Amino acid sequence: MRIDVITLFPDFVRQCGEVGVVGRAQTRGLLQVQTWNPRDYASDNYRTVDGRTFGGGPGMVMMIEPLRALFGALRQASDEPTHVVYLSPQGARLTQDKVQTLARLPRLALLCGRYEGVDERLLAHEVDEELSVGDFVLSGGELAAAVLIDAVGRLQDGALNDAQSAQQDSFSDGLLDCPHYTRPERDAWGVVPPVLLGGDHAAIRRWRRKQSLGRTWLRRPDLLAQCALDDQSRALLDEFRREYLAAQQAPGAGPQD
Ligand code: 4GY
Repeated sequence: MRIDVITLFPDFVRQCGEVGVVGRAQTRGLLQVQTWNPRDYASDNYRTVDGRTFGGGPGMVMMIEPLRALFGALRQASDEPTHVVYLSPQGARLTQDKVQTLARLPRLALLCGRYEGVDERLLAHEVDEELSVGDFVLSGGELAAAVLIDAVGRLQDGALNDAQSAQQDSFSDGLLDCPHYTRPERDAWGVVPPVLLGGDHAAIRRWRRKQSLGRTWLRRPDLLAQCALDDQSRALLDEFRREYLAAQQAPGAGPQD
């Protein structure tokens, strides 16, 4: 997969993709991140990319012309059609489902805004989709693009090793991840749930599923409402709920495993 990032801060975006799993995906040739700087397509001596907002008020807007020239060059350099995403708080919320869809595209372009944003006419003509990474405001689209590159990059075939790829399913089924523990078994801050030490893999799978369901119920009921739970999952969640409510009535008792 190839991702083209349109940004006034190319060094920053490139460095974001160089670490960890996604960096490895790049060195393995599974992912290619290329940056395009609108300044390189400005037509005046000052390399101007922004203009004052029509209608008045503070702040600047990214101009059409440098970006139109940039997209012309980008599309010409591409042998396949490019899906163009603009990152802004006005976009649809990014979800793991959307990440999975985007991860299958051969070509993706991410437009990073700065200042007050990009001239609306450029968006209307060059952008396929507007996405938001959350209901908060960043000072530019670069960090949101880095989020998308990371989420999409780790899904490329061969980016994760086996141990990691098994885990990734936990959000893909619409539930939150279960708790994780490592050494020591016994610590001043508590003990590891005994089931995880027993080597009964069916029991461990059941415990993890139950925890995932329970945590989603406690922390993200909105996600749970969107899940079609089978009978077994519903029974596990009921079990979690009963234990949770019982523990609340009898403080100090702790959850039973
Ligand atoms: N939230 N999700 C986000 C953002 C910054 C000015 C337009 C977000 O995706 N992007 O906050 N972006 C603004 C900065 C131009 C984008």
